[in-house]
Amino acid sequence: MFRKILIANRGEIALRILRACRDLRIPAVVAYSDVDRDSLPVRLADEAVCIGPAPAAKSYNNIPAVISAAMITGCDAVHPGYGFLAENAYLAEICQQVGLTFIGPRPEVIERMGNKAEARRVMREAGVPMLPGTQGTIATLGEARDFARHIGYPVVVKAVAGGGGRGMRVAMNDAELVRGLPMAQAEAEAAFGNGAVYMERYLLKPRHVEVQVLGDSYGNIVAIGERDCSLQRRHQKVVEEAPAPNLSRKTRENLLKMAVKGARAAGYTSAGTLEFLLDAEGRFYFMEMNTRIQVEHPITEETSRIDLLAWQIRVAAGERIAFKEDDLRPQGHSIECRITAEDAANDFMPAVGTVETYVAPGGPGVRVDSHLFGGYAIPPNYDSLLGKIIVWGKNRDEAIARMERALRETIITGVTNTIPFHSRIIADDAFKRGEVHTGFIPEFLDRVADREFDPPD
Ligand code: MV4
Repeated sequence: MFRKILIANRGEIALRILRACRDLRIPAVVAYSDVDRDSLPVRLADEAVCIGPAPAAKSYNNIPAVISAAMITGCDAVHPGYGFLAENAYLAEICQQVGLTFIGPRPEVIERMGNKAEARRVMREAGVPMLPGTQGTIATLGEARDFARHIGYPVVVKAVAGGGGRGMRVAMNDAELVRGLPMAQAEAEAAFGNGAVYMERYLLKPRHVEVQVLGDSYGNIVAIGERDCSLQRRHQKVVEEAPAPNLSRKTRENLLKMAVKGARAAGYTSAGTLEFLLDAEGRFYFMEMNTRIQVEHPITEETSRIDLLAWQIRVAAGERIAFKEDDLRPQGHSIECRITAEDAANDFMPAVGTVETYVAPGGPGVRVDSHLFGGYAIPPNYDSLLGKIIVWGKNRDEAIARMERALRETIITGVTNTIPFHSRIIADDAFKRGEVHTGFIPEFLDRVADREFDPPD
């Protein structure tokens, strides 16, 4: 096992990694930027080391700073969390070169899955279901039009270096493709320094269902269940749940089987996620693979009783996966609400300020992963996630009741946040029926009046 781990992240995930280190009895060092000096993970860590000023480019995304922080504190492993350098193949490569273990898959696997056209090729060759699409990148407009006519509209142009919806353009017809293709290429070039794009048939209002996988260094790969993450706003997840509601046993089994097949083809050796789109008929298609631990991992932990963070660390240290997929019948139902510092009544304008009072919810089946405390000044430099409320119930109905209770109990004053917005979603009849799809949040926002997101007195 590792001697000491550098946590190269901040906020709730830095705290989550620290908790896993404590459970495994591994000392941990938290790397922090100037503005995070007084944060909860820094206060609770065994050691902490400043890696630079507030802008992420100079601290959390600064590879030399992260590597030297690990070396001078005597760490032998680096946990990147999510975001920042979590899917940076160079960091994984340099770690290898200086004798540090990067807690994640091998650099070439990060690289391969980071190229979305290459990832598609790997998955197609492995026999994972996929929407009709271009083999590799699009060279010319003529090629794109021929292809679109062949598979039929609508189509979507996506950035090879993209993911998470950035650099994506939908075309309903030939004219839109003629206009959209150069726009997608220019956007991809500007955002990623790589203008390469590929194309596939576009599904209207699909569901987003993803599968958690774990691989070790001995060729063992298990699927630890799926999550429905369809409730998103501008490609940001808002509510996630496990298992995915209204999914037949047969579809679920097939989905998990294909995820293992895909992860095996990718040479996967860590915790990772394969994202799929699910159409109204229950057919699923590979979308992309994330080579990191994800924000929504707790709902899988709650339904599988597997500590994903601990296992991600254990397999990185060379341990074998000690459970079989057949022993992993998911228990009950889990839901997560991502609470952010945003004003839902004002087009989700980012909120700033200092947390005045913070009272976390509790009781049976409630878990809170958050770095908040009363007096915490939220730095404006990073994402707006304040924390996650996670509930578990013996079935979906009990999980929903517990989430309603948890949201009602939570007190966060001083900073506008999305608790009232989440309360309205959880109370929504369509949500209660499990009628979730990627158009849900936009339709919900059209349906309800903004004032309904005001906090109760
Ligand atoms: C799609 C799609 C429909 N058809 N691809 C958005 C994020 C990026 N990972 C891919 N995305 C989509 N790709 C095809 N061929 C619809 C989306 C999409 C979406 C996907 C998941 C969750 C929310 C979404 C919201 C809008 C569009």
